[in-house]
Amino acid sequence: MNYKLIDLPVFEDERGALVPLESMAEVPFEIKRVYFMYNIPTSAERGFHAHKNLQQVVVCLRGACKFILDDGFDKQEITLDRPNFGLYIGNNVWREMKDFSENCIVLVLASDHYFEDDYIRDYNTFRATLNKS
Ligand code: T46
Repeated sequence: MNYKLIDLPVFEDERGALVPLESMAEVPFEIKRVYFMYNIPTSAERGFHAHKNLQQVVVCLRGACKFILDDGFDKQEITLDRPNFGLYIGNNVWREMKDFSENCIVLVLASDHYFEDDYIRDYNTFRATLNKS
């Protein structure tokens, strides 16, 4: 499946912790967009789509949440529960997010600008796309 877990470097001393994220280093693409989610109800479920081309790295900056990744054949459940842990998600991976803790903050670094045309928001269409490739 087109994903990987990235242990991010932490520079920690008596002043606290710092985690750098650089294009083509910890993040394996040029970062063109950054967005974050907060005020997420613990019962929320987000995602339910795949991307045709977009690559992303997700970091849970505070709290915890779960990502369910699905390449149309296998599913993986990944818990993001520390701010020095990155989840790279490539294209053609269906993602769902759930089990958000209280006050969870999720940061996402993306390889491209926002294009609604890059989203596949219907699971059957996603499966059909895979059969063609
Ligand atoms: C993803 C997961 C992890 C924008 O206008 N610009 C943006 O850059 C983004 C990401 C969203 N939006 C608008 C589109 C919707 O009206 O924000 C609204 C909420 O977006 P969405 O329902 O797609 O949010 P999620 O949490 O389901 O999915 C998001 C990303 O869209 C998606 O690429 O992989 O987070």
